[in-house]
Amino acid sequence: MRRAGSIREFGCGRELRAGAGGWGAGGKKEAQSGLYWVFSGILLIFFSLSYSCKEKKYPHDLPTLSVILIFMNEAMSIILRAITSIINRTPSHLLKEIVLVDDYSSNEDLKGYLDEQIKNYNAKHPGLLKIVRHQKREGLTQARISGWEASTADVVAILDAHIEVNVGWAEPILSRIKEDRTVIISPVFDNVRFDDFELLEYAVSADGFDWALWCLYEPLPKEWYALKDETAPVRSPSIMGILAAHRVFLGEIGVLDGGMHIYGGENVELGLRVWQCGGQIEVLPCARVAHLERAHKPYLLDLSIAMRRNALRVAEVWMDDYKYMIYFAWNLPIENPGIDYGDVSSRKELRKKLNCKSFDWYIKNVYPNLIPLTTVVGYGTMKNTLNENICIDQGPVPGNTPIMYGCHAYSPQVLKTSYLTATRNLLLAFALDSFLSHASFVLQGSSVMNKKTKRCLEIVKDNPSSPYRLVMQNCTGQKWNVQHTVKDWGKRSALR
Ligand SMILES: [Mn+2]
Repeated sequence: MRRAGSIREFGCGRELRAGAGGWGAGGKKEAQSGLYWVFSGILLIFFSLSYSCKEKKYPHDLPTLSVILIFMNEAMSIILRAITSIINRTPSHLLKEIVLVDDYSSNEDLKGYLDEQIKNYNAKHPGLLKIVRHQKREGLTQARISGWEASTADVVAILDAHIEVNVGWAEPILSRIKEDRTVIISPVFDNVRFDDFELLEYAVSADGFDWALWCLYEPLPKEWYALKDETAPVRSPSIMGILAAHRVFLGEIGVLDGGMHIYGGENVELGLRVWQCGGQIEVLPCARVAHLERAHKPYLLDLSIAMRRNALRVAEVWMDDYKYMIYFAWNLPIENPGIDYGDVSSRKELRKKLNCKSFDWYIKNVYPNLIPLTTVVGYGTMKNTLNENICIDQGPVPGNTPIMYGCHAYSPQVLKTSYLTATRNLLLAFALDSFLSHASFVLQGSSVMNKKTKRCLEIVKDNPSSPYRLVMQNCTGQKWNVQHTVKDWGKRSALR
């Protein structure tokens, strides 16, 4: 299972904002009772903002902003809510335009009725709203690229259409990018529950990912705490999805990888590219955007299909020898994985042209919390040649005493994709660790022996009709096979 949580479309869960200083449960209540009406009858969510963010002063003269809202079959009211919050909560002299990108919606009201709404807004705010309509479904990444292409301000904020921006969200972004055009910014995401519109405020954290490229939240670096300034930018290994950037700089480093399908992994691709090619990523604690959780995702039921494919694109272009860890995390063979991840030649050229640093540099300098998996020699399911319908399984939790079980190849029989548990369950040999701590490495088609006791991992039946049990016993010559093996993993000098 991927990490559970509220913002499931990003494969992320996260902690609510901590209780200190009147946040947490108190903040939730405040948000609930503080709902208020604004013009055009749209109910915006009332946010609280920390005292130090409210007090922070920004220059009046900041770069201009284009806000890009992408959507596909979004509810009309949700889009209007996003537009209204942006108009109300962004200083008008800084907001140059809002670019809507419709990824070929089929909902009728998103056609003529939306055009009418845009006209109404533009009557009040001349030239503020633009719309780009795809003539076929092109996916989230391409929709973001289309919005970037249509935008004209100094800075672009590329958001979903199911959001509301908070008061004061834009000034910290514009001010930071004015200081340094190479900073890509991730606002802090709060969550709005889809069924009751309750605002759940999240703690500030850095955005990371595991080897399957599912995003996860990293604790704040101690250097950040040392600053004793809760408004200070947080250095972040990656982004979660929405972002703000200097428009021209984003173009210089290749915007987004248009070869990504649907969504998933495109955020990590940007994260690696930004860091490896001379930029930086920061989360800004005072730039808060509330994201409306959705009951269902419009594109695809099983996100992992696009995610897996996109992850291979990231691996092949950006990760050098570390790319094998992506194959491992998705339980795919390194040779001929059987997945068409498309043409990556132009992205490889881009990397060369920009003279980008290695992934080894990235992991050592930007993301040391991502632990390389250098000791794996094999992965996947593990079967005994006596009966290939049963696989070693991690067994009941808690305990994790391995058992033999009908092969299904889900995570208890292969590996954990979360980095937190991956090191225990990398290889089934690791799952066996508790009673097999001196196992010889599993070699294809050989016995698995405890080097110290010279006993072997084998399967036995108590009587002819009972199921096989997993035991350590005097070796009788039973043989095991692992689904995928790795030849030189861990021996590559770059991975040491
Ligand atoms: Mn979203």
